[in-house]
Amino acid sequence: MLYPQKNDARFCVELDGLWDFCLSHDLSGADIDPAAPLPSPRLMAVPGSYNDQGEDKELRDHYGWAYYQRRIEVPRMFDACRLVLRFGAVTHKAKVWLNGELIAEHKGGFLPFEADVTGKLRPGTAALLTVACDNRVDHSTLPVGNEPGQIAFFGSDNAGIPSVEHAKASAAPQNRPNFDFFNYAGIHRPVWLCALPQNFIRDIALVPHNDGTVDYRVLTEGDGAVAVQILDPDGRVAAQGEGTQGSLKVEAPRLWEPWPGKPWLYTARVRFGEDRYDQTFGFREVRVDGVRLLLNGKPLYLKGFGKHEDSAFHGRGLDSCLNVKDAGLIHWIGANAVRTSHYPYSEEFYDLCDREGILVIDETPAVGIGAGAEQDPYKTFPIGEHHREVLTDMIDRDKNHPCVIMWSLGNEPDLEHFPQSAYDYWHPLYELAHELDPQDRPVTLVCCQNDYTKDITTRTMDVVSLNRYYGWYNLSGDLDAACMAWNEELDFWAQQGKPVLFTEYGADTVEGLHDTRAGMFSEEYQAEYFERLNAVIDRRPFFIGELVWNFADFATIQGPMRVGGNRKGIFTRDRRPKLAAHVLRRRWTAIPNVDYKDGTDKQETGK
Ligand code: E8X
Repeated sequence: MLYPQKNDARFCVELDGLWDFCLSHDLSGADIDPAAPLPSPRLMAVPGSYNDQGEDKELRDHYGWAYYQRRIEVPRMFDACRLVLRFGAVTHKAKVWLNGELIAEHKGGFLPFEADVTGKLRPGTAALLTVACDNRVDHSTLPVGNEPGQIAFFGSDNAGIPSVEHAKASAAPQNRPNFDFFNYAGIHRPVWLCALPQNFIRDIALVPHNDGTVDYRVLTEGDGAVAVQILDPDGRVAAQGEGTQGSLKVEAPRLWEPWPGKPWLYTARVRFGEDRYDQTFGFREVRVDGVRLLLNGKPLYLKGFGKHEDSAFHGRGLDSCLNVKDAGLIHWIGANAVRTSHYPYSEEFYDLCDREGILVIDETPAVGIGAGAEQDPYKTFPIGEHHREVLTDMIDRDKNHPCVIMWSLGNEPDLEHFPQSAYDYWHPLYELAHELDPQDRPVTLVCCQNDYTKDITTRTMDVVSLNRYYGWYNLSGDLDAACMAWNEELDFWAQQGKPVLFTEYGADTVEGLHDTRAGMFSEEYQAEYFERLNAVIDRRPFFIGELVWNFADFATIQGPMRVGGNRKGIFTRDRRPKLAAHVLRRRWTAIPNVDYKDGTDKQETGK
């Protein structure tokens, strides 16, 4: 699905700003008539989560449908155009009405959807646009919520105490996220009204090769002929051709390299009849070679973070100021990579990473697939079809971004209690990702701390991605034991012949808490934690990266393990560095993007 674009053939209007808003108090939403003005509306900013844009608990903790509404008008000049309403993301489910007519429904809170409103939206007239969003999570959604009677992630539950059981039974229905981030909801990304020619370009897929060849495929609707020009970073025509698919050749292409290298961007300018679309791309190749992850033919070392789309007041809503700030901090600390934990981020984020030279592991919203040893989620959670849909839509949306170097199928599913069932669920998704991606990037699945000898799935991925918390959730506070246990596990991974990386490791840290003996939660402990564990991975030639958890403190559900949210940030939520930020900066500014390791064991070769 192409991102909205303004050029000599297309136009689009952002419908962001203040919308009317109200909460529904009926789990079916039947108490709100989408054809009429909302009853006693309040104002709500779009894009943005609604949860933190007020002071009432009801807004923060709402469960079910919420309604947004505004009037829109279309100028007469759009008379002959195809008109489309496009939503960057509405979390988690959406229904859209135009003058009371249902024009779109969508499940999944992190990917775009659109509705063709040609003929429904008459130029020169005003229309009433109503959007409902449902924030409920359960065993059929991604991310996964626990069902009534179960507890939330890190939730406290004193099962068996009669009065607790009675109180739980009488509690109002509520979300029980089986994931460790606040269940923000709302119209999270921009809403656009797009005007296109009737004969239009529907999709563009590009497969650049570092020899300058660019394979392309253009999908169109209606009549016309396709012409393609490749423009170099200076806007000069470097190649051109015709036809809905083919190969073009650029002489001596400038390669896309991560910062501080040059992330050179080229443009495929596609014309079809009256339509035109400019799709940026980069010449870069990423592939696995034995225990190495090669970028442009050289062994890459990943330094960076798991992040969240999370900020004060915006919640999970697009915050471009923060994204630009974070890109600067990523450069400041000497990092080169982020994982979009635990869901696809905004299209604007990937565009920023393309232009800033920040590598991205792109992750589906498949988090929370597990319910402990009692229940096989792969037999009881009805999420398989939706998972295939979101994987398909994510790859379709992000396939041309040079910053995306790997797909993550999900985060921390249960892989050890029902190992064969897990493999039977995840392996087809692994194969689907490879089929769907024209650039055939490596595919991974992020593994939770588990009994890695029982887990038969993680080792089958192209790259082994490990979340490990030795010294925090287990062997808490004992970094000697933590390093011993971590070393023993690495002996196992040394036998698997795959590149391995940390996709999470970290320690909750309350900024300003200091301790001469580096006790847990102190800034000193977080710093020492990374120093000690990094010394262990430096001795492993197959270990190709360290993505720290987390870039910044972030909001979570309430619980006895969360002090105003998850505090594993290297930066506070308002982006002030903790002591560990300076420790990592000293380390990462001294580690190059490539050739830090070449896959051979220096100790063995005596280098
Ligand atoms: C944590 C992280 C959480 O924020 C992230 O979304 C997924 C968790 C650690 C592993 N990984 O809790 O800070 C949790 C292990 C449970 C024992």
